[in-house]
Amino acid sequence: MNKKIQKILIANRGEIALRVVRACRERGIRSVAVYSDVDRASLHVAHADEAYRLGPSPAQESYLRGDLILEIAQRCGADAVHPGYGFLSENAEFSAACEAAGVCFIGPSASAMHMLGSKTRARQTADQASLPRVPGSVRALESLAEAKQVAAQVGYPIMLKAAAGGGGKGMRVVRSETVLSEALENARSEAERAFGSGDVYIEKLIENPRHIEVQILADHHGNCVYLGERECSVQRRHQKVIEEAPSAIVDPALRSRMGEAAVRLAQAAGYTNAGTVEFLVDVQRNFYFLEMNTRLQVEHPVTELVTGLDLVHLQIQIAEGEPLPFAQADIHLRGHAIECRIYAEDPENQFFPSPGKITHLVQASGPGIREDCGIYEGWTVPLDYDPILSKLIAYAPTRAMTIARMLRALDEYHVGGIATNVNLFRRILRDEGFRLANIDTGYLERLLAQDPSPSDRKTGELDSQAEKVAVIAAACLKKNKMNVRISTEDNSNAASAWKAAARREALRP
Ligand code: MV4
Repeated sequence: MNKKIQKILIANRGEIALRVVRACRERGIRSVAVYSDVDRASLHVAHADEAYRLGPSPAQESYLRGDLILEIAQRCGADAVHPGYGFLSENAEFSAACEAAGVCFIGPSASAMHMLGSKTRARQTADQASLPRVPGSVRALESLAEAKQVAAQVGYPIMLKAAAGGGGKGMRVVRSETVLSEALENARSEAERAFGSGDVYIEKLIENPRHIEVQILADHHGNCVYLGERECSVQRRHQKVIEEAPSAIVDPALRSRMGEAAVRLAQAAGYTNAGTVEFLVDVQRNFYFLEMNTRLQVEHPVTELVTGLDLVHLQIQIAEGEPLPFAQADIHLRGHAIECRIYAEDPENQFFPSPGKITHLVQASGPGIREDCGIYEGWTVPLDYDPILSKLIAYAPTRAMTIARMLRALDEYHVGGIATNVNLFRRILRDEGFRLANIDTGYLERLLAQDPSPSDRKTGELDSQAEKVAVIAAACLKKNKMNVRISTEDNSNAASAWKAAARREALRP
């Protein structure tokens, strides 16, 4: 087990693949990218030491081809596979196949994944580890009669959930017994269609919860620590939009109770690697185990910034059989971090995906700003995968200063050629409710249902547009001096006014 990894195949794409390539480079490990046809010119491919084609663009024929990925790993002599998030990252079969082939899977064992994989099994594991969980059943319902009995016992309103579920699919709120039968049938058929299993179970409905998750790390020597929490309540249709660390409502006492619960769960499952234990937190600040994510998550950077740790380095060290280089008492949180997920989608047009060519990119930097990015100017965003372009992360001593810093970074940031949700972040970060940390899982829907405040719509946008023009102009000027050709393509899009202004500025004698 105790063996230095020499070469890692990264079974992913975009910003997370590049994130892992960078950690490999820092550790003197060779990195291997894989790509689908549409990703041949992707940033992660350019940065890796080697790159191999998987197949056509659909994920089923490329990034989900575990057999092919493992074959490439063996052929190119990679001794480990990092799955990133999504795709094969929580696939127990793939983890087992890697193990069987003698390739180290940088993640938990298949058996730990299995203990936490289905929601009902995870609830059983949570009971073994005496975690507080949402009241309800821990096994799939066998009949309507059983459903009625469990629902009456926990009390309405209840939620029907798919045992194999995720992302809110197969979920139904049921407010009274009269509609239970119909809801059960609907939830079953939706679950069957989405997951190939119609197993559903019951949970009591937690009204207006917050979604708060705890990052853990567990090694192969029985050491397990928690790295504080992330507040992930700002989401839309089960897609997270903003995450932050720490949560404004978690005090040290609650943090240690949630952290210790998360560690107990990991230990009960024989878990190794980085992992995340999700909780719902109700308005009285009771917390309930929801599920465990057995992978590195999109929002891991906010934890890295407030702990000063590098989770990808630590994943690799754990996979190499090293013991964790610190104990719980060595972990201290400092400052506040916020992440904005920049998506290629149009908030002005029902959040429709907005693939296409990135004709202009001005990135944010400066004090306290990190960007984990998977795009570059001239690249074309494909329609085939998750539309995440980049993660903008701000860090400062306090939450208020982090918000101010993020607003400043958003003003610097500009993506031209496609629609993005950048302006939505401006609106959220200026919202009184967000600034007071008055957020729950319904927060963003409520904000979007309101008309944008006059300051968001008029002066605010004009201000930030004016500022942006200045920034872009400065960037263009710099390029001119460096003798880099400025694109003169005429792309009629929302940013064209900015670009035109910027070009005029840049071409001034
Ligand atoms: C809940 C809940 C309220 N009560 N369970 C949604 C996705 C799935 N992972 C869990 N989800 C929820 N489960 C009970 N018993 C409310 C949600 C929920 C939610 C949870 C986390 C983040 C965003 C959410 C948005 C709406 C509903």
